Amino acid sequence: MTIAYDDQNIFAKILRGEIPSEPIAETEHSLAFRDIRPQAPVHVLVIPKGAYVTYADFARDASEAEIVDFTRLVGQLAEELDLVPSPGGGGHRLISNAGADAHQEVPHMHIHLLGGRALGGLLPAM
Ligand code: DGP
Repeated sequence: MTIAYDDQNIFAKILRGEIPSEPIAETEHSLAFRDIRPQAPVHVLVIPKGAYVTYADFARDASEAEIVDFTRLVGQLAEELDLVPSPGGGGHRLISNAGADAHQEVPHMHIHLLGGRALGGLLPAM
C-alpha cells in the first residue's frame, strides 16, 4: 500500500511558489534547490514537479519524459557542482529517503545530492 500524496507538504508549497527556496536549476519536470539544513558543503535537493511521495511511486507512475528529465538533471548537477570522482578524491552521494524507517521528513519524492567533504560510511553499524 502506498501513502497518499499530501499537497500541503513543504516541497509542494515550494513548487507553487508559496514559500521561498534557493533554486539552482529548473527543467520542464524537475527542480533543484539548496537544502535548508545542509549536512555537507554541497547539499542539494532534486525533486520532480509531479506529485510522488517516494522514489518507488515515481519509478512506477511517472512518465518516461519525467524520469529522463529527473535522472539527467541529477547527473548534470553532480558534474556542474564539481562532485565528480577523480583519482585524487572527490565524488558525491545520492540519498532518497522513503517512509518512517528512513526518517523521510517531507513526503514529496526527492534526492539528496551531497558532496564537498568526505561523507563517511553509509550508515552507523547495526
Ligand atoms: P528527508 O528526511 O529525506 O525527507 O529530508 C528532507 C530535507 O528537506 C531535510 O534535509 C531538510 C529539507 N527541508 C525541509 N524543509 C525545507 C524547506 O522549507 N526548504 C528547504 N530548502 N529545505 C527544506
